[in-house]
Amino acid sequence: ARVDNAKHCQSKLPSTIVTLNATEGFPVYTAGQELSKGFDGIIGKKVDVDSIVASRGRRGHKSRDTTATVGTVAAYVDSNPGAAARLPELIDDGFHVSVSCGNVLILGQNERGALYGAFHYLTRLAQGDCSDFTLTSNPGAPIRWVNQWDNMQDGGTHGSVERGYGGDSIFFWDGKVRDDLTRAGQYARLLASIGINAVVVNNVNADPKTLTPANMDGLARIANAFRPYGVQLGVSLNFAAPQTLGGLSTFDPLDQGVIDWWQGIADALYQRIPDMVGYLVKANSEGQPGPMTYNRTLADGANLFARTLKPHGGIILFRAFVYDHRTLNQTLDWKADRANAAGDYFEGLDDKFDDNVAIQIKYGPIDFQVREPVSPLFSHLRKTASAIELQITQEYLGQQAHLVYLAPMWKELLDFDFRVDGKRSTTADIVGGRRFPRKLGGFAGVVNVGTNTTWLGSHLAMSNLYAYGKLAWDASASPEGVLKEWIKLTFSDDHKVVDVITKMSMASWPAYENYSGNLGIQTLTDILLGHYGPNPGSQDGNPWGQWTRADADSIGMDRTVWNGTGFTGQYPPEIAAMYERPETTPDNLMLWFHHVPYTHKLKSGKTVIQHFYDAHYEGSATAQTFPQLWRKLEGRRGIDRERYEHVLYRLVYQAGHSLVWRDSVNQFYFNKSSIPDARGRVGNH
Ligand code: GCW
Repeated sequence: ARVDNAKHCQSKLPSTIVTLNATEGFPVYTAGQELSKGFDGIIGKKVDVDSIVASRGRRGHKSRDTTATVGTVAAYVDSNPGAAARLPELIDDGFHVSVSCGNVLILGQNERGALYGAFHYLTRLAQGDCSDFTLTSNPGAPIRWVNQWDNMQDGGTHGSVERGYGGDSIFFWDGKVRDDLTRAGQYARLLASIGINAVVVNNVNADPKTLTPANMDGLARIANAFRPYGVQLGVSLNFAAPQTLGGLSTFDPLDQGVIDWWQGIADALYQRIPDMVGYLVKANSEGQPGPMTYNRTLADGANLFARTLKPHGGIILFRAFVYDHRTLNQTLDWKADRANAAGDYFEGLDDKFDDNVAIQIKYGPIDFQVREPVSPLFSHLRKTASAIELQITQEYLGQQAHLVYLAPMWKELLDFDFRVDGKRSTTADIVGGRRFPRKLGGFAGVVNVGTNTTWLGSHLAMSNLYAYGKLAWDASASPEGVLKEWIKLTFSDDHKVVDVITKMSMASWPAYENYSGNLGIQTLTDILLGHYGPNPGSQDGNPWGQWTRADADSIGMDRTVWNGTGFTGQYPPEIAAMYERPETTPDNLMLWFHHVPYTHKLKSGKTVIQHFYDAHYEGSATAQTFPQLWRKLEGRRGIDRERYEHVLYRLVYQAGHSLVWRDSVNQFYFNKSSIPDARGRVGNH
């Protein structure tokens, strides 16, 4: 939206835009176009773009012109050799922006960085800030990807999106890549504006047909749509494809025929997409094939792909989400624990992976729950690079029908200190390659946008994607600061608008945790159907391993070393000791680590059961305030009717659904425990 109070900015904008060595279809060219579009759209000033070849200097330059110059450091130094010494140090994708008296200099370490710099400058203008500034910004991690769980086809013609709540796939239709990829280009623009540099376009539950020659041609068209924004394309692979698609008798990763087949695939992809970023692989998980099918290690599986990518400069993200839902038995085995799986399967493999492999680890050991301890695997991999997998699509977290602003949760996960070797070792420093110096590492966000005009299925859910990009770039960013920025860019800087959306969003994750699953018991959604809505009873008695072990007297997973599944032992000693004893385990993870009576007293002084009751009332009471708060924004600047109604509809629904949550969960545990609510709200009336 145009900034209303930005008139005063008109005179401060440069009168020309100059791109250095720009080629249409590549990011520096795009940066020039975006600046021009932005000056007009945000401030209402038309400025043309002049493209020059840096080494030849600029023709027809009038000294009274003020200029926005955008390009790579190399191109700039080419035309201004003296400048080299003055420029700050940039790493890949980093940028430098300086705005002074109408002259703007935007330099990227690479083309993509230049585009990021342009977007950064525009982001300030769009918040009404046209003051002079100088900024050098480098990303905290090289891998800043999103994963789309898009299927090429559902049972019919639709390209569906697994756990997608924003419509069909923007990439696929009827088993093929769509003819019209306009949305793919717009998506790349959206992602580049928040520093995301790659998209894995197909579901990790990968369809081998993705790799037919016709579909590889299609993938190349998607890559073409992404390229102007510096967004690279990645592909998810199905481990069994040599057999199911290639007709070989095996998919054993050590078989020479299989290796050659995969090399042929890599060569065929790179021939079409020379800048393809690489692969994502889910193997031996939830029924998917993998190296363990042939008694090979996960490293054998990952390295197979790494070696075929190596000559092309590609990398592979290999998922740590490895477990077998067919063998876990809750009734027979007190020590069985899905949370142990990743640590167990990757044990002894740290020095076995090639250097173009990074292990992609979900933030928690189970599955995107409202509260999980950080996966201990981050602290095991010292030689092997890792990336944290976060979920922007709100699978267990309200599926875009509930407002849940996730950045505060991500922040806690990223700031978690593993104390490896007794030293500060935060998740962010580990995946950023700083704690154990490594070249690769970073972030993977499951985003699942679709054809819906809101992208994600809800206007307010976009704050999560925005914050994901910002935290992947700089994990020290503040969730609230980022949120406010997003609100101003999306709606307006009307103080009421900023205050209300900030208040609701910041209260939303704690509220959701309160009215869903507390004390680390997990989210308590129905886990057998859609992972939506309350169904505490669905957790236990099945092999999915999201157990609570709730009975008439007690609840929680005993994951201690002395008496339980031994999971606490996967953490470095200081953390293991903390989680081993209820006395030192934080209340919010008590039932994740310990099996205790409902009458167990928490540090807060409440019993477990009373905490459940109270939290559910508190959480749903908070959700009740959302529609009232939102109604205050009717007619305010930036709150158009369509978005007003759209958001209100969802918030009213959420307020109602939170009551369903409250009463179902409270009644369920009352029925189990027969302990009435001390405040008389839950029980037999
Ligand atoms: O969270 C679970 C989801 C599956 C998903 C799987 C995974 C893509 O319910 O839909 O499959 O995790 O991450 O592989």
